Amino acid sequence: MGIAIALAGNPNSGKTTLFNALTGARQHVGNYPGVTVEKKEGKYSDDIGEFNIVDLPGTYSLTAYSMEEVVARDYLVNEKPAMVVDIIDASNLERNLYLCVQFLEMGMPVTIALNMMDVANKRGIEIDHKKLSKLLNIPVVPTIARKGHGKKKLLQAIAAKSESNIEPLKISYGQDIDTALDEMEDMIKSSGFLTNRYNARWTAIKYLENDGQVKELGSKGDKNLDLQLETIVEKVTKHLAATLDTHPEGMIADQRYGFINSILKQGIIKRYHDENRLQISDKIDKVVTNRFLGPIIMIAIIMGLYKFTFSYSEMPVSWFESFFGWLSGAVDSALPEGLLKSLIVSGIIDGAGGVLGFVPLIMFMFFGVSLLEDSGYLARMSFMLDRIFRMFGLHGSSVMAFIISGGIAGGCAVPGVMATRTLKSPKERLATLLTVPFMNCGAKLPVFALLIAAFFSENEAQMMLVITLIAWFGALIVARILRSTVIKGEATPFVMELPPYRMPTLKGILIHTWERTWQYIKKAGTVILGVSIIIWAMMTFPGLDENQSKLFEDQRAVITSQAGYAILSDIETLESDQLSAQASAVKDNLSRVDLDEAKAGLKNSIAGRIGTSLEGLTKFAGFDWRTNIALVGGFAAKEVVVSTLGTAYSLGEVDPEEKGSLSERLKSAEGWGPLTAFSLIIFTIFYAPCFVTVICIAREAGSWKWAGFSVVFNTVLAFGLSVLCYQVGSVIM
Ligand code: BGO
Repeated sequence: MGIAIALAGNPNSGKTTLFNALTGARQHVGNYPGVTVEKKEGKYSDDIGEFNIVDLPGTYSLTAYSMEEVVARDYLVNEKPAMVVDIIDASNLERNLYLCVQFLEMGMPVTIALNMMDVANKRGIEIDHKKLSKLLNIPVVPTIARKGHGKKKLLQAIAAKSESNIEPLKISYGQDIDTALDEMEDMIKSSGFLTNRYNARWTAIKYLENDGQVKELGSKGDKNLDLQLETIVEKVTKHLAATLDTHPEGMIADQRYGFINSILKQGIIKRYHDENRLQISDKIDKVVTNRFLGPIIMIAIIMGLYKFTFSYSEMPVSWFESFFGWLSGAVDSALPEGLLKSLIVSGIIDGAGGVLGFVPLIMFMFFGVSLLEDSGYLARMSFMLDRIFRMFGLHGSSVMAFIISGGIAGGCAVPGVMATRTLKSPKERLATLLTVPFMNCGAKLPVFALLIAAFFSENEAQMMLVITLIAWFGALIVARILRSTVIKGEATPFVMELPPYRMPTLKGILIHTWERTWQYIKKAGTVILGVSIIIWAMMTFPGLDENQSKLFEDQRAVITSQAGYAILSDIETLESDQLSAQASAVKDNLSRVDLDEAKAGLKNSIAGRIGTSLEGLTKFAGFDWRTNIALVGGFAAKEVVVSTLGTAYSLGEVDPEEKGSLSERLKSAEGWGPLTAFSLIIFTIFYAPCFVTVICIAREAGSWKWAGFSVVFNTVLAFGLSVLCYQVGSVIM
């Protein structure tokens, strides 16, 4: 029968020359069925084996824009050749690899014939073809088709590889398109649309690329599916136009070139003078990703982001705090004493309101992160961090998942865990998805912001940088430990998308900022509000029983009757200012009893009992029972730590006029200081992911075992580190 191979490539890459060199006289020319495109077939046989060779029409892409592209693509999916030999002009590697990437995305078995090596060498271009082969994970054989050089090696490589099963290449096209693709892929899979021809993700990509052929098949098939797919395409098209002033096809092409660019940047080409639109990006990259300057610039940019966030958000945050302070005071005086007032003031306003108070800070942080992302700088960070990541058993593609999870600040571990799908090695993927929850997600930010404002207000940006470095360092160490123990395995080479720099538009950044901020507000208004109310109930019930309440009633009665007796007996001799001093002393004494009663009620509540029962252990980390309640609430969502502290310190207080902001209350609260705050920061960085992330980990890791592992392991680790910090700190300070 012989091995069926198809020669493909850009026009003028030397396909016909190679075809002639291989087949000699044993060829015949016809047409592809139904079209006027010429089809050349031929045979080759020797001791390596027998090969049936088809010369496909030359194309630049595999999207059905031209007849040649449709013919080439149809041949590949209908005839399923054992190998596609992609003839690449070595002197124009970047442009030629664009087609190759599309074959790989389609899931075709590919061998590269790196042709025109003589031309490349003459131009002073040297190519490390072995490294290229390793990075793309396909055979790459240098050839000079005109002289017949390399053809034997090429056929040997094909014969050795033609049996293997191919996993389609998965490129990340940026968060907007990736999310749309995931959704479309699921729909395509479940309806079975074209699944006998293409992998579902590829069909989805073609929809986004506006591929005439696939869209026509879609419109003739399941109308409902077609409508759903078109709706998603329309939505993401509008979104990209509004935010990045681009369209899906442009974005997809950019990311594909970005993928190629990141390969070529890894020392594949010794000398490279390609005059193309990436040139400006290359020039910027020479400085920005420079081995020595790059990390300094990166730290300076992150530091600048934090400075910008904290200094510009300070005033609006204080407005929000004053507003919620005023609101809680107003409601407090308007409503009669009782459960309803307690629910609204302590549960809702001080709980969820505490989280909403950080909206301006979150907004400024998201503005900065959107700027870095839209300009293309975030991808450069991944590129630079790849080498470090590999030392810790992770992969360059892990960096993006870390950043999405809040590597700089303000992300979310849920999309971060999902972003690990672009990692090919299951072990590197598992190690990544178990460590991304250590990043500073948007939910942890208000916790850090609260504690920084209360205890480290002199050095806000520096403290935030320290927290970020601790999170990264901790995540990498844990990854190394996991990769050396429970998830042992080889590291895979790094390839990711390095798209050209863009000038971000203000409109685009504002839309991205608002989208993220809105997510935060929505979460505060739904999940956090719900959890705040539950926790308020847990902090309020069962309350004090009759006997306990009576004790406080008695104390109050004693104070008032003693005061009444004293005033009455001396009424003749007391001056009016002495009278008012006595009255205020009585008021103070009564307030103290009220405070003791509120504290006793809180301590006796369900949450209080949980917090108190844990205190025996958590005191070694500096946490009292109120902090414990907050941390238990944080298992639901990390913002709850702030809302619960808000409720706990609100329920413990009596006079709303004297309350001040939560950070002020913490500053003056007993048992609190910079060391306790730092210990709490460490615990918050490392302890169990929130429950949505845990569910996500279970789904992505394919087992609840790993989800359970992350809850237990992270919490034990967090506690150990907090105890260490607190105990060492107590000795030093
Ligand atoms: C002409 N090295 C060099 N130097 N040239 C090569 C190589 C190689 O490895 N391989 C191919 N070529 P096609 P497509 C030509 O035709 O096979 C040359 O479209 C000319 N012709 O000889 O046609 C090849 O099938 C007059 O060059 O490509 C051909 O993929 C002057 O690349 C060209 C100079 O090859 C395209 C070149 C009348």
